[in-house]
Amino acid sequence: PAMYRSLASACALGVLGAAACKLALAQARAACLHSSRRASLVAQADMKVELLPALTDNYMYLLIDEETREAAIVDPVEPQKVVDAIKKHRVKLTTVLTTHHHWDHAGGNEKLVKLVSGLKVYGGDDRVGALSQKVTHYNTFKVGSLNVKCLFTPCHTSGHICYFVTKDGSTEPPAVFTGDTLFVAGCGKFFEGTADEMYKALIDVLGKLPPETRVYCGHEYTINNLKFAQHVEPKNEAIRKKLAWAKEVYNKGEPTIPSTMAEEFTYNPFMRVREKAVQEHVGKSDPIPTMASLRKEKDGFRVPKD
Ligand SMILES: N[C@@H](CCC(=O)N[C@@H](CS)C(=O)NCC(=O)O)C(=O)O
Ligand SMILES: [Zn+2]
Ligand SMILES: [Zn+2]
Repeated sequence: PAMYRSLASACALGVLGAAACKLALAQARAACLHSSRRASLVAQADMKVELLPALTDNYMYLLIDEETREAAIVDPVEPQKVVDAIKKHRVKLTTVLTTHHHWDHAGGNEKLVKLVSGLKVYGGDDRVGALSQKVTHYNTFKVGSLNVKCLFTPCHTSGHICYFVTKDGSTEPPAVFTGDTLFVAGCGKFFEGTADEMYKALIDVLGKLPPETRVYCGHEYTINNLKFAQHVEPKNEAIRKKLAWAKEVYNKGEPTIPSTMAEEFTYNPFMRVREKAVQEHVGKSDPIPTMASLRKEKDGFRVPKD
């Protein structure tokens, strides 16, 4: 921030040429935003979710059961940040929830189990580091008083699991941790699966969760995803509004997460493959070929600068 301000004043004084100035400012601003992705908290009476930015655009999530102060961590790729967060909140970390085996999600597991003793490490794939509890569709367990239900959503990887979290008797919204299956306004690449599997994951599994469910995904990809969504459906008002909102929030260094399942159906093209407008964009008339075409198009999509 300090160096950004001094650059800005050099610009104002006309010390730098106009073009050099514009470029330097843009670079400083990007560096600034990158280093200032801050932790942020979604607090309910039943559970807290702390968003912990990691690497360039990943999120780890600290899930706290308010009744017992027991906690779980989702995809702890940067273990030291996790240790700092559990000290700050004075919680007992008992559980690691791994969405899939990719390095940017599971790459911190081995180190974390050395730093914190007695951890149970959940995941749906033998390639997950330090795995101790292998799970599959509809397996359930507890983190303190919170209920966790595993949702098997293969496609991005063949062992991908999403974790759905509820509290008995609560009137507050549940949470779902979606890794690289569902992003805000997008979905993961089909590295080990098919369009049919992603359709099942997004529409038949995640799409049937309560509409108010808060969606906590693995990456901050929201702006780029919405630019693609706008290319698919230029007349969609929900996309236009969410993109304007996301730019504002991102420029303040704040996360665009969580969304809700209900919202995703309004602006996420991969959740909207049954809509005529989306099918017409790719020239198909069925949801699954539409899913396949959309993913192919996004893989080669060059995001417009603005
Ligand atoms: N397009 C990604 C490139 C990185 C990438 O491939 N990410 C994986 C998850 S680690 C993915 O599934 N991305 C979905 C997408 O690009 O639509 C970005 O915006 O930075
Ligand atoms: Zn991945
Ligand atoms: Zn990833």
